[in-house]
Amino acid sequence: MKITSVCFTFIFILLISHNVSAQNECPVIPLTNHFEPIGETFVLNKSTCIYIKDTSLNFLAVYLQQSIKSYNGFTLKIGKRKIGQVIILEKNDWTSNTETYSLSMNKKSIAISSNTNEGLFDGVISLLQLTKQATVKKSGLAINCWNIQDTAKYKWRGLMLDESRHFFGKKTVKRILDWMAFYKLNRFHWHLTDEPGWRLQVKQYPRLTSVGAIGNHSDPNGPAEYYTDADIKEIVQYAAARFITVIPEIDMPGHATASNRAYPEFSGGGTGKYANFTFNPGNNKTYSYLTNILRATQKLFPSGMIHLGGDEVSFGSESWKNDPGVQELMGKEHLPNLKAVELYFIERMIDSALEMYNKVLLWDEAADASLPIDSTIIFWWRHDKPEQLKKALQKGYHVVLCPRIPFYFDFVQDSSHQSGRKWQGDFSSLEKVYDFPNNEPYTIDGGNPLILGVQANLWTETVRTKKRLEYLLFPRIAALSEAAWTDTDKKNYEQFLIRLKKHLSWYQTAGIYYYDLFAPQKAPEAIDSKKLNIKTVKKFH
Ligand code: TNX
Repeated sequence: MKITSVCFTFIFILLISHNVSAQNECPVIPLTNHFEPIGETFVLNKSTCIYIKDTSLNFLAVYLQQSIKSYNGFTLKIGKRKIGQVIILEKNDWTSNTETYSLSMNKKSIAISSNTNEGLFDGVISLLQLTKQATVKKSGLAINCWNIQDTAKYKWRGLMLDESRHFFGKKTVKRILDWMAFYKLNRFHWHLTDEPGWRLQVKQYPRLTSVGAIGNHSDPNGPAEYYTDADIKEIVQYAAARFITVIPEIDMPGHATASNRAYPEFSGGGTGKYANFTFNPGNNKTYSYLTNILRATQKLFPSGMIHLGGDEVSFGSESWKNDPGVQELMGKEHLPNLKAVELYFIERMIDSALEMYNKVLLWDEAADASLPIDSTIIFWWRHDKPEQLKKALQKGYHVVLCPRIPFYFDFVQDSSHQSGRKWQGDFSSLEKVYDFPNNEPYTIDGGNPLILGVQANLWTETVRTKKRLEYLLFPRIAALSEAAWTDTDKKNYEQFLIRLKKHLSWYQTAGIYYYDLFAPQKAPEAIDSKKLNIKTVKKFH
């Protein structure tokens, strides 16, 4: 009897303290780095005005106005006079950190300030998340007031989408960009070329789309699907309005099958099921062909950055042994083996790319090459090869961390999920995404200034439908954002789950098919390529 009552008291105290700390936590994802509750409420209603002193901030005021309208139905006035309840957006120079903003609230006013538009946008997003959780009253929406000072942990907070394996189109991409903005993610890496399809229009080489864009991973004969110049401009602009930089990837010298179908004269062949997987490094014309493609790409993407892939070349490079051009190159350049040829190719293409781009991005295989330190960013993806990360950092390259586990979002997120990818039974759970890098078997010094940030990659061999895509992305996108934004010592998974519950209800309202870890539902089946009898490599024209 005595023991039971002690137990009850203990549980009661636990519940109370849990609740108190939950209330003290600023209910924003990613968790803001410094915050204090004010104990007042700001009532937002039709007479609330957004005040901007500087007309150049009009676009931000409009973003806030439209978002509030879509969430709550109010159309706030945008004015140059402070009347009544105001939301003030202002630029100042109290800090030099581009990612820092402050959000100060009391019952009369809300002020968001930063010395950059990017910081102001981050502040607007935090306010929007608070507004979405306001209590509806007769007088308007009562928003709990907070004082927030916030700076991102990492500059690079990325998400990659593979649209070669399956093509999703503009509408889906825009929706992803909306949610990225909602979670303060700021780099959209767009994997546009690979084996099943080439998705980028290049007018100088029309067959890239008339032939190369045909088919996808589950249907080699599916209609040509790709983005025109106009589509790309639209997406880039849409992303820019949300402070998201778009970086295209043109994968080389492997994963080149779609291009090789269109222009076989530049194919370096391949092996087994990876037929025509590589570009031909022994043909001089390959380099001018790819340089022309990079030039066309550069005109469409103003980021000054290009991802050149460089991964998994060994899947197809055995065929180079039988290519007289490659053999001649090996003799002339004293390249002792195929890996040396691969690195030669990468180094040569980087030289060309750097005439038009400021930064070249590559998967971690390229850490073995000699590349210009200041203009190269290495993407560490092989979680089973921590030595590759070490090597990249030792050589002084900037690095983005995107290890398969936990940042490959084509991997399942729960042990009960039957279909989708796993790595020797391991997978990318929400908790692992959230806790990165603390749950790694090896130590990653996340504070190393060469580490620019983190990124999740959504490969789509097993993602045929938008529903499946959403199921893999939500809610892991929220955990990714907190891993990228919030200081490690302030993160707490249990607290995150409390804040996440609200977000799940927003996904529901937005019609998103998400994984509900609190009430698991059946996952839409991933594609089992064996069952579908897919020929990975299409007929070679
Ligand atoms: C490895 S990551 C790949 C992709 C696949 C992915 C599937 C990388 C650089 N290459 O081509 O789609 O695994 O998880």
